[in-house]
Amino acid sequence: MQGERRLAGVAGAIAAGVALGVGELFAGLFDSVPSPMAAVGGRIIDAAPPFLKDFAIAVFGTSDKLALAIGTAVVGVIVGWVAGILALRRPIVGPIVFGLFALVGIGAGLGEPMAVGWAVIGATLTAAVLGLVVLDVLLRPLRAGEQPTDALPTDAARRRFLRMAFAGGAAAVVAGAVGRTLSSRIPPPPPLALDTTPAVTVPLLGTTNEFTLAGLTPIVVPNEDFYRIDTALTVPRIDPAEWALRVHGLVDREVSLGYQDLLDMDHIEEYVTIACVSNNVGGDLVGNALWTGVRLADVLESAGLQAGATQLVGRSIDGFTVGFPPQILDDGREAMIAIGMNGESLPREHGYPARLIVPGLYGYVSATKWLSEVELTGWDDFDAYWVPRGWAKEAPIKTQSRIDVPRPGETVPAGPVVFAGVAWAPLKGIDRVEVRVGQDGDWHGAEITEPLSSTAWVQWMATIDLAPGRYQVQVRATDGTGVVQTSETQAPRPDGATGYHTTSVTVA
Ligand SMILES: Nc1nc2c(c(=O)[nH]1)N[C@H]1C(S)=C(S)[C@@H](COP(=O)(O)O)O[C@H]1N2
Ligand SMILES: [Mo]
Repeated sequence: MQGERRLAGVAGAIAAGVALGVGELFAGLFDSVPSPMAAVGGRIIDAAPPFLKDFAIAVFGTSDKLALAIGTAVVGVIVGWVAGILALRRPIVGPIVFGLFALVGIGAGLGEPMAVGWAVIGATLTAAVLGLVVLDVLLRPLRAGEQPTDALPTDAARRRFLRMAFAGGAAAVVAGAVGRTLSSRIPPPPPLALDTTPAVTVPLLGTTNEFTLAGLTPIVVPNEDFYRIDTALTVPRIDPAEWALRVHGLVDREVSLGYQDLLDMDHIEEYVTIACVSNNVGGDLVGNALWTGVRLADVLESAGLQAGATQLVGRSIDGFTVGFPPQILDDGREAMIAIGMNGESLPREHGYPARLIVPGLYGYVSATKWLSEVELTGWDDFDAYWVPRGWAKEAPIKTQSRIDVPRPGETVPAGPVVFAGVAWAPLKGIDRVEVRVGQDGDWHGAEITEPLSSTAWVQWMATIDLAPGRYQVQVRATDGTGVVQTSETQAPRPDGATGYHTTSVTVA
């Protein structure tokens, strides 16, 4: 009896694995079918209370999404395990549990950005039915053992079970692995084909506006190294021919722009440092790139803002939203609907075909990737994605500086020691960077690069003679208005971390 229950549990787990694996396989094969694991994981992310989210990030770090997808699969397999045991005696349990799997999968899948209804339903039902068939096939020899005359499965039946269970398990793993591999292939977007020259000239990179030093973050971060923040578990793959940006709400005329329209309009090009509000002091969720796009102000002008339009909501195809007052554009900052990043089409990971870039604002209130709508509304009429999750509604980027060289805790030889890093205060610019070695040491002025623009970060470098010992190292920046970055430490939530980046170096 014990043996059968255990084997029935295995049967249920394998059947659930087959359903999950086939689901991933369909997701890999068809863009119109989202990964059920990612979709269910995504719904969990969306519904998670902030504390749980913080906990997950603290425990799993940046791999929290992978952990979530794996967790979803593990829960599915455990439910399958229990279902297998129950279904041994009560066959009706199988259809009920796999029917629930299908409902959950369809419900979550339909909410995903690229999902096509019939494809999601067809794929999910197929996966669930296959799981159910596997369950039934595996349980059959075990159910024979339930006969009173035959208290234990015969050796032959057991061997047959194990053979089939192994085949089922292998099929589940292969289907899942092939599916995941196919979905993780992100085809590069077509090259950026602009026939007009952007209206703004940007400085050429040279020795005065760029330091090159091993370990120092480059002044322009290559696309493949640029930090990424996505609430979506999978990168949307958008066909530009089917994509359009709708500008609506409190406007005089609704505007709809296709990708070709954005290519054909006048462009600006600008170095903008974007930063994530959740970046810790010294963290790397910040980067500088050359962005190419259409002036947001031009688009808003053609739509005509109405009097009550005190919030611009940027909606993504994946459901993510940002919100900021469009009136901030009156200070002359060049916000844009970006289509290019460092001279290439926006990488899919960074929002292809188009995203918002607003100098001076943290990404979560401004930088909508996979932009699908710009809606004008009232300030109090809508709260964007992160606002109800405990983050500030207004979020200008705070002045910050970071030590890249030497790496925290690195050991360097005595004598002249080179310190270097980056500092940013988008819109205000950086006037001065100072570094201090030792708890009560003096602040040494660092050399800084000639700024690429008032919205871009600078690199800083300082050489200080040091005798052997272990030292604390700190950096601070002064913005273009003469204000020194605050030494007061504050956590990222709700509107950005403050304090001096502090590391240590051992001089030997
Ligand atoms: N659609 C979408 N856009 C988004 C986000 C997101 O999760 N989804 N994250 C935002 C946040 S929090 C930041 S900091 C920036 C990061 O842009 P990047 O991933 O290109 O570096 O994008 C913003 N735009
Ligand atoms: Mo962010």
